[in-house]
Amino acid sequence: MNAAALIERVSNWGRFGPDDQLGTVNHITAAKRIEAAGLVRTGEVYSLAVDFEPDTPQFKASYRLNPQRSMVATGTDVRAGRQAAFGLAGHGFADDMVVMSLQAATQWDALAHCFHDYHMYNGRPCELVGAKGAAFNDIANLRDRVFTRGVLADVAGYLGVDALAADHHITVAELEATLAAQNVVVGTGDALIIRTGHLARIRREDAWDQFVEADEPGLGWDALPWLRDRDVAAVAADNWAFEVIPSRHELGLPFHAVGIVYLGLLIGEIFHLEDLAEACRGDGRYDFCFTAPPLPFAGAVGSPINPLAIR
Ligand code: UVW
Repeated sequence: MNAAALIERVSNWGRFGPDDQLGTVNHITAAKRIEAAGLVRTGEVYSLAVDFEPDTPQFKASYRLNPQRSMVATGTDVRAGRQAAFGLAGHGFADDMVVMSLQAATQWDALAHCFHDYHMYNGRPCELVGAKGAAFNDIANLRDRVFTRGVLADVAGYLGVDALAADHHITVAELEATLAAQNVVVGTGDALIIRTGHLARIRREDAWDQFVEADEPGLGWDALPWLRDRDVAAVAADNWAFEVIPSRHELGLPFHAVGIVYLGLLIGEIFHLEDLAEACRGDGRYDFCFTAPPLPFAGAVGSPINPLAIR
């Protein structure tokens, strides 16, 4: 399917009204949130975030800055008498600050993150994202929205490998076979989370130079109509850009150019999935309560997150 046909097939522009800034997250209804809460059985919680640290996952050459956190007040200051809060010796505070690209680590892409044909989601012109940030489709729109049923598709596990090959294109057939083997279905409003094993391999091999803007396994463009037909609310994976690179499509990053821009799809990247996958394998239950609110930075085109799978 060429780009024009794919856009025509999956576009949600206008579907939720001309002023909509939520896209596929509209499919997370109150009933869906109640369903998600009902999936909590044992109370175990899995964080799907990588550690936010100064040297990874972005590689040196990346234009994205890993979290650089510094202390601006410490206990050593208190000990040295440089701080005496409210005049009381031995009493004081520790504070810190961080500088980072919002896209550096585990994150959501806002619907203002990507443009195609000079437009972003819901037909808004690209100039609405300027020096002060996004006047439309910013990530803060989702501050109270991302709480739903999560489904893990452990494609690497299904195919019996630790990690898929670096350019492995996950087809719809492979996705469906994985879900069938796991005895789970994906439906309206779900967050579909794909495990490729890629991030774990990069970490194991300390191969961060192969992580950013490099070949990676991921879902192929042919899954976009599949997601549209099921009204999936969000997708995420344990790789850099969510989607397979190279794309084997005329568009280099079709999930970005068509998924974000036309479908209005919420895409999560750099998810840590190893612990969750092990738990799901352990009891054969691949759906869970999933929550991952973005930080409500006004005008931001993405947000760091600490997604939680609650079983
Ligand atoms: C790009 O912006 C190209 O990638 P990502 O969405 O992975 O941050």
